[in-house]
Amino acid sequence: FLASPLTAAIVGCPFSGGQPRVGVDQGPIHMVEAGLVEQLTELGWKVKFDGHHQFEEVNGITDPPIGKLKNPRLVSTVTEAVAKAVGGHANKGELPVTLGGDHSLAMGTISGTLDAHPDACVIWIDAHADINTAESTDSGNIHGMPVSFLLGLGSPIPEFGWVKPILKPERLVYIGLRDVDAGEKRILKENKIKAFSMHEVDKYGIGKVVEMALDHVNPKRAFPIHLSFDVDALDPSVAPSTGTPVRGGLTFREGHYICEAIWETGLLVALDLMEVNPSLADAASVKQTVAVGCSLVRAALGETLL
Ligand code: NNH
Ligand code: MN
Ligand code: MN
Ligand code: MN
Repeated sequence: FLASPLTAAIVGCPFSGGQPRVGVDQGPIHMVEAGLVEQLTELGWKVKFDGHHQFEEVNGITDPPIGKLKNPRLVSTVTEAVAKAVGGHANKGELPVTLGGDHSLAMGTISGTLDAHPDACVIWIDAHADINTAESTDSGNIHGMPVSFLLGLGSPIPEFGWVKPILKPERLVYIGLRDVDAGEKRILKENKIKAFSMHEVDKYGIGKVVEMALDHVNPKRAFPIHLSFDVDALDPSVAPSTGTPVRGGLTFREGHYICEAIWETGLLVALDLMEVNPSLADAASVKQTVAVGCSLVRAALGETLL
């Protein structure tokens, strides 16, 4: 699915409007400053990076809540721009690497991927399911909802009219869950969505879990893969600088194993690395989290296997 020479397009998204904590918008800036572009070049990739997105589209927007949804127009406008950017790169056979920023951005990245690769499947690595609807959400934070928009669940919101419900429940699988809201559990069940929580990671080991996840979502290993990685899937001891850390997460190796195994399929067409927040925790923790973020991206782009 990728053109040669292998080209990665870094889509830097300094955006925090899908959740309340400032600082997550600095995540992509820190990852690029830590040398991600050079690191991927070193791996043999041609790397395109023309600066972080500025999202001028949102200037002057007034954005009162819609129902419980916070910053709805802001999130919709930004994610639509991200969809166009990611879709543009993917349609050229480049591999978009989107750096967040909060996970509401995945509404855009996955829309962009599916525009270029309509039969792509999504592997969502997260402590959370991010599948609340406008009705089920307690927080009103849209970073907890992108998946429901992509699936077309919940009542339609005119302000998000650009989001096409193009993801099918059987093309989605989760790994790493451990903090899922009651309403989300119901939604996962009703839509028969496959999820491997930390319980299954403990029970079967990460190797078997990734194999089972791929068997479910990509049985013939024929569909392109979009990997959406929320850094809070990792244990807080590994990735402390994130907005909603949840204990009992993936180890450093488990996180990297997932990325390596997806790369090994030869089917990866898009990657998100989300929720790195350099304003949370002490300087050493920030450095560690940013380094882990870069290292996950390198692993997904074949560091150990190229
Ligand atoms: N489920 C909660 C919500 O909807 C938390 C979501 N927080 C995340 N998701 N960090 O990855 O608000
Ligand atoms: Mn670009
Ligand atoms: Mn998330
Ligand atoms: Mn999360």
